[in-house]
Amino acid sequence: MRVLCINDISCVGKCSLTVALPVLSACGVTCDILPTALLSTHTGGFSGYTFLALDEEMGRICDHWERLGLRYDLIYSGYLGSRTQISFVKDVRRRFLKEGGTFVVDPVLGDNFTFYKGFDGAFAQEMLSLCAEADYILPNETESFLLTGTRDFSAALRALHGVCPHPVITGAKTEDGYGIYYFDGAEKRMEIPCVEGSFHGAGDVFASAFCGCLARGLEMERALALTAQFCYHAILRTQKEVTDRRYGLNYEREIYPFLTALEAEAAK
Ligand code: PXL
Repeated sequence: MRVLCINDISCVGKCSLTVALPVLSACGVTCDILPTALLSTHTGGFSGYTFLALDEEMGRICDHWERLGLRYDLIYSGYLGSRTQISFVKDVRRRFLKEGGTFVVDPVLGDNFTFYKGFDGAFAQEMLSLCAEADYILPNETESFLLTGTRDFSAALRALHGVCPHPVITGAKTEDGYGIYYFDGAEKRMEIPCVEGSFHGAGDVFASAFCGCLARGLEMERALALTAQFCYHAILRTQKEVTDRRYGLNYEREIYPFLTALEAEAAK
């Protein structure tokens, strides 16, 4: 099982590729990477970060891969730095995803109901067009709002299902607590234990673990359940151990119980 992760390298802050690589690798799958940008830190809460867009290099890397005849079972795309990169990713899917392979898009746009630095409405529209090519999309509650214009999760889910067969809205906070809204043949909601507040990098841990579960052959619902448990424990640990949320989730020591559950499910 060969996975390609298209995401940035934020050197500090435990998100994007520095999370995807260890998590997917621990899940037991080969994870190749296509870096979109190199940053000194992620853009959420740090000032003065460096940002090197890798557009030209991405083109050269993919041309080389084409000559090698590489193909992927699953492609997972995350943080993209520009509208040009979004259209490049569509091209990558066409060139490198195996027939019958799975395309997962985490439409990284924002948090706390605002855009991350550098993103706007036009970028969100372009991201929506990438979502239309995906098998699974994993917006958080802010991103589901930025993509659909509604804060009503059921309405947002229906709108997203109009573009993609399996939308998943993560960390959706309602009066009854937190839930995951997803479409799997029908509209569904999974309750998840609640930890108040926002945790940087949680979306990337979630997307990476979910892709790992899918790559190991789990059905969507089981993949979501295991992933949600893993993220919950990682968030709890982070809340206990870390004061500065900018440095991401302390997920590392929660990988073992997650993998134990994954191996048991994958053996069924
Ligand atoms: O965690 C999402 C993310 C990924 N990559 C970069 C980011 C962010 C969120 O702030 O800035 C560079």
